[in-house]
Parts: sequence; C-alpha cells; structure tokens
Amino acid sequence: MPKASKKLVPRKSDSKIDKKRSDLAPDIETGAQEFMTTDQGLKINDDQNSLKAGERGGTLLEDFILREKITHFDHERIPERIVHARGTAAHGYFQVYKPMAQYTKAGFLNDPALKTPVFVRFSTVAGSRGSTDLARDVRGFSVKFYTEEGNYDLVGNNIPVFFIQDAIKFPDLIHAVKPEPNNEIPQAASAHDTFWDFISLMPESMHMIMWVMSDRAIPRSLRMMEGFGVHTFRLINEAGKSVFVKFHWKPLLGVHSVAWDEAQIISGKDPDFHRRDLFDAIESGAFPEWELGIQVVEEKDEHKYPFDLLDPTKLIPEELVPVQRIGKMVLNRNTDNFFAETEQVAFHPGHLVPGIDFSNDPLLQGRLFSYTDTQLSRLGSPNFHEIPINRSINKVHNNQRDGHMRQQINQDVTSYHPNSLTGGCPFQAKATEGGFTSYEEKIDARKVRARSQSFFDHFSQAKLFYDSQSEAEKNHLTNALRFELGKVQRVEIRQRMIGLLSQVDKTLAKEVSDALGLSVPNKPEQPLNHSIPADGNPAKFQPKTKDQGIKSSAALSMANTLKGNIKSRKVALLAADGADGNQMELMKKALTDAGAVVEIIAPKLGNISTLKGAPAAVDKSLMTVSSVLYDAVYIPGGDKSVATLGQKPEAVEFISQAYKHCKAVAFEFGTEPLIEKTMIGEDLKSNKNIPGIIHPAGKNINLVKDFITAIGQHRFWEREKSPV
Ligand code: HDE
Repeated sequence: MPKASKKLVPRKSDSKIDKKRSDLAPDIETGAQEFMTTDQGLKINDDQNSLKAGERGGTLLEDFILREKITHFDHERIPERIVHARGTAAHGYFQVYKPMAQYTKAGFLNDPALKTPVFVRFSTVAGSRGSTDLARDVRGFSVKFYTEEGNYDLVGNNIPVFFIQDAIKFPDLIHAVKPEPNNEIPQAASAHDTFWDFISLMPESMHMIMWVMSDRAIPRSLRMMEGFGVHTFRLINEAGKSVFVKFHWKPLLGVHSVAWDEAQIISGKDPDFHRRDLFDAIESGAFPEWELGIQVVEEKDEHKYPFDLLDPTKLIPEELVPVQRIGKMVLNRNTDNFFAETEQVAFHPGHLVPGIDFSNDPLLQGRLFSYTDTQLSRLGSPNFHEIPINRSINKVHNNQRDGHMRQQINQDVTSYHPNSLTGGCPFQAKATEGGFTSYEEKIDARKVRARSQSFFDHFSQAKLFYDSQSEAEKNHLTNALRFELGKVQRVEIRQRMIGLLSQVDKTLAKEVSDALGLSVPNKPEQPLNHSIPADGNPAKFQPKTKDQGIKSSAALSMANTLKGNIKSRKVALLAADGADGNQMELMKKALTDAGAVVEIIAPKLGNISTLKGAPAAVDKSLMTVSSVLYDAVYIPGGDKSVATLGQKPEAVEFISQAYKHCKAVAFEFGTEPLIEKTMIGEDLKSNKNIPGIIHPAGKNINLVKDFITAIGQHRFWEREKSPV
C-alpha cells in the first residue's frame, strides 16, 4: 500500500477573498485529503474493478461505490447559459486612482489603497458551450467586484450599444440568432436567414449591426478589447446627489482584431484560441490590464443631447463627453477549476453597492428580472450565492432560509424580522451605516406600453460609426455584410437589408448589393409594420434623423488605438536543420526582451541542428500549427533549412498566409529560394518596400529593430486585396 503523505495542495493565492472563502468552505475544497474516498469520506480500496458475482460474473447492485461514481457522472452537466454559454474567466483586482467622492459614495471607488478582488468572465453570445471562440459575435465582459459592501457586478459587452431598445424583444432577438429550429444549423453564427429576417424588420438594430459587422466582433485577444456597461447608470454621492454615468473598460494593450478569413481558419485550427491566449498570458505573468473609464452627465443635462441617454442603441460620443480614467483592473490569476468558477459564477446587473444605481433604460430594467431567474434554472437553487465563486466577502445575514443544497447552518431560532427573541438581529442599516437606499427619482406618469419619441433615430449613430471608420475598416465591414447576407437564402431578406443599409450610407449599400447581385432601391421598403404594436399609429413609428453634433469620432476607429507594444505577441520562428543559429538566437533574444513570445516551428518535433551555435529545441511542428495562431513570422537564413522548408507546402503556406493576413514578416539573406515560392515573392518583384515585410533588400533596414516596430503596428491592412 502506498504511503500517504499529508501534504496540502498549495493554493495559488492568499488573497483576502480566498481566506474568507476557505473559512466557510468544507475541507473537501482544499484538496487536503490524499486518499481517495467516496463522497461520504470512506477510503476507497479498489477504484479499478466493480463488485461482481465471481470474476466473470454480473455486477452487483450492492456496489454503492460504483453507483455513487456513475450517478455523480450522470449528473455532471448543468444547463448551459441560454446566452453567453461559451466563456472563459480569470481572477484579479481593481484599484481606483483617486477618491471619486464627488460622484459616488461606493467604497471601492473611494480608497486608492484598496485592491478590490474581481472575477471577470468573457464570452461570446450566440454559440453553445463548446463552440468556437472566433465566431463573429459580441463579446460579454462581466466583472464581479467582491467589495466590502457586497458584490457589485458590471455585466457589460465589448460593444457599447445593443440591438434592441426594450427587454421584451430579447427572446425574439435570441431566437432569431440561435441555430434554426428545424435542423439546429448554423452553430455560433449570425449568417443565416432567421437572424437577418429579424434584423431587416428591426431598424433600431442598425447601429449595433455596424459594430458587429466591424472587426470589433472578431478580437485578436480578449485582452485587447474594450468593455462597456452599455446602459446609462447613476452614481450617487454621500450628499445624495446623482449624475448619469456610462462605464468603459480601456485595454492597455490597445484594441486589436484579426481578419475574417483568419478568424474562420482559427476556428478550425484552435477553437479555444481566446481561452488559451488569456490563460497562457496570465500563466506567463503578462497580466492583462484595463482602465475603468466613466463618462459623467449631470442630471440637468439629461436632455441636452440629440439622443436619449436611456436608449441602449446609442452611445455618448467621447468628443461630447470625455472618458475619465478612474482606476485599473489587473487579471493575475487563472481559475483552478473551470466548472466551479467560470461555469458556476452568477452575474446580475442588479448586484449593486451603495453609490451606484440604475437608470430607466427599458433594456436594463428587463435585465434586472432576468438574471436571478436564469440562475434558478441553471444553478437549480436560490442558494446559488453560497457557491464559493459567488460568495460575498461581506458576511451575509438575513432571514432567507433552506432551499436546495443550503450550505449555511443558521443557528438562530428566529428567521423573521422584526423579532425580539434574538434581540432584533439582523438589523437594518441606516444609509449612514452603509444601508442601500434607492435613488429617489421623481416620477409622475401614466401607466403605458409605449416607447419615447426620443428613441426613434435609428440611423444617425449607425452613420456616425460608419463614417468614423478607416478605409480598411470600412472594407472589412462591407465584406462582412457581403458574407453574412450572401449566406441568406431568401432574396427578399437581402433586399430589405439593402434598403436599411441605404439609410446608413449609400456607398455601403451599393457595394454590398453589387456582391449580392441586387440593386439599391430608390425608396426602401419600410419594414415598420412589423415593429409596431397592433393598434399603434404608424406615423409615430417612422425613424427620425437628428444631427449628432459631430460627423466622426476618433474613438470609434481601431485605427487610432494604442500601438507599439509587442508585449505577449506571438512570433513564429520558422526553421529546419541547418538554420543559422546565431541569427535565431539574436532575434529570439531581442523579441523576448521586448516582451514577445517566440516559438520555434519546424517540420518535426525534437531538436534542430543549427549552422552555427547550439541545437535548438522545436516548440511546435508544422503539422499542428498555422500562421493564424501567430502575430508575426521570422525566417532565419541557412541554405539547408531554406531548402527543406521550400519543399514543404505547409511552410510555404505558413508564410503566404501570414502575408495575406497583413502580418509582419521578416526574413534574412539567403531565404530567397523559399520566399519566392510564397505570395510575398510575387509582390516583391514589383515593389521591394512592401509595408510590414522586413528583409535585407528593403530600404535602410535594421532587421531586428524594424521587425519589432512592425509587430507593434499589429497589421498592415493596406496590403489587403479585395475578395470581390
Ligand atoms: Fe444578458 N443575459 N440579457 N445582456 N448578459 C445573460 O444571464 C438578458 C444584455 C450579458 O458571464 C443571462 O447568467 C436579457 C445586454 C453578459 O455569466 C440572461 C437582456 C448586455 C452575460 C441574460 C440582456 C448583456 C449575459 C444568461 C435584454 C450588455 C454573461 C446567463 C433585456 C450590457 C454573464 C446569465 C456571464 C447573460 C438576459 C441583454 C450582457 C438570460 C433579458 C444589453 C455579459 O439572464
């Protein structure tokens, strides 16, 4: 029998939140027991054989160990999230730069010395749990702040607006985008008839459509995307004064995306691309960081803008209200157990702390019902707040009792309030003691099912977004629409979409319609009859256009994002036996010193013998990777290596594809026989100075330095060739 050593499984963090959690957690969560036991703690002697009537006999019903194990296995799955099922998450902390007392009394936004623990879950919306990370989709960006005043959840997206204006339309939107009900096709994709049928009848979605057809919907990394609270919220200060606020997360690595062709290839080569990227970056110590930004609007200015602050299909242009960066979030610890943490975490926009409150955005108001409701069916019990990842670090005291899987053992005889038997405990807290009080908004209204006339400008901000894009971004957006609508089978849906697009931008509509073999209608069919109530007055539902005050907004284009930083960028070093070891080492060191991750890729695993220098260990073989998994490619010299790679179609394609996807590629003297076989070779014949292609025959070349600068530019979209 093996000797048991009673060693504790080390925990990766001793953060305050973990300490508080492990106080409450049963022993089993620490993994402290080394012997295998049943769920009742009985040590197991044989986990290899079930109990049988004789060695070759039937299995006995008596085998409680077998039954316990199989029963548990049979019930391992819980319903996946109805939306945002595919996700990944990490731990970290948030720290405010300076007290924000002027706007809010929230404790975690007032103490710069305080590191508030956070748990952040990123997700796609439409696909199932096992779907690809690189689907064209909105990304969820949910942050749970474990504050000393209770949990605060900021449950946002990487796009600042939404498809619809009222929560009552959410099930329709999601039914339309999910796989079609007859054959469950397609998975994690909006490019199908039911989605575009709905959208073509829903003009309020046009602003959001511009965003999801842009490259924002195919991020390079979860670490390189913005986050938005979407709705307008309120901040409330100690004196009870309220301001309106929009929340932003600004990534310190800048906002970057992949190409659509690349996204589709990644989905096959590595469907876990984003999940792996986040996990690897955190494991390697390249902790992702975002700054929290706020746009503040005084109550008196509520009606000052050409859009309604309560309309979730509108953003506040940063030129009108600048974003103040008020603090930083760092993700520094991966999950230990995906199910226990990422799957069981339960976010809810209604998890609030004093100093923050809701606005009347009708989409937000509907969400306030939905999230607890969904946790009840997903996690199966009103006690989901007791699951470790959902526990508040502030101790919970109330008269809620019992229910499925209750963990807390309440010892009081009272479970009601008021009581005298336990001295009135637990007590209500005054506002001055941290008790939550809702903002006393003045209301004097009729009870109506209606939408404000201020919500009916469906095209102006869609146009503002489109007009703010760079040429390359506009091309990508146009091609995304060509792709999506090209997959739509019914011509009338495509035609209706062209009608809607023509109200955003005539050139856009024309370019999309050309690729679809259609023409732009002179007067677009008004699809509004479908989107008004049965007794509604159609005149009231016509879109209205309002001047947005600005023609374009720099903040809306990724072309203006932070560039230059190559921290955690992945570079493929393509080599074979006989490669120049000195060049490899020099380049690898320079890139690694600048924070990049370099992987040596060769025809097979093991070591390659180099021309000069020590043998180099191969990280990946050409069979298992592809250039879409890297940000840049470098090819050292060495005749034998160059000749070997030249004979491998995978190597030639690797380089061509990196070039096609507009990435930085660098190669040394003597690599010409290989490069000539790639797409680069052909183009170099007419132009020696292709942007992002770094080679000794280029102008004033410092290969290492120029390669690093080029990687920092992310992509050279000007190299792109139109697919149509
Ligand atoms: Fe959600 N949403 N949502 N949503 N949402 C859910 O809650 C819902 C909306 C968002 O990482 C569900 O726990 C309604 C906008 C994120 O666990 C569900 C409406 C925004 C996540 C739900 C919306 C979001 C969810 C499914 C229209 C951006 C993932 C599982 C009124 C501001 C949270 C769950 C996570 C998840 C309902 C619209 C963001 C069903 C009814 C707008 C990031 O409750």
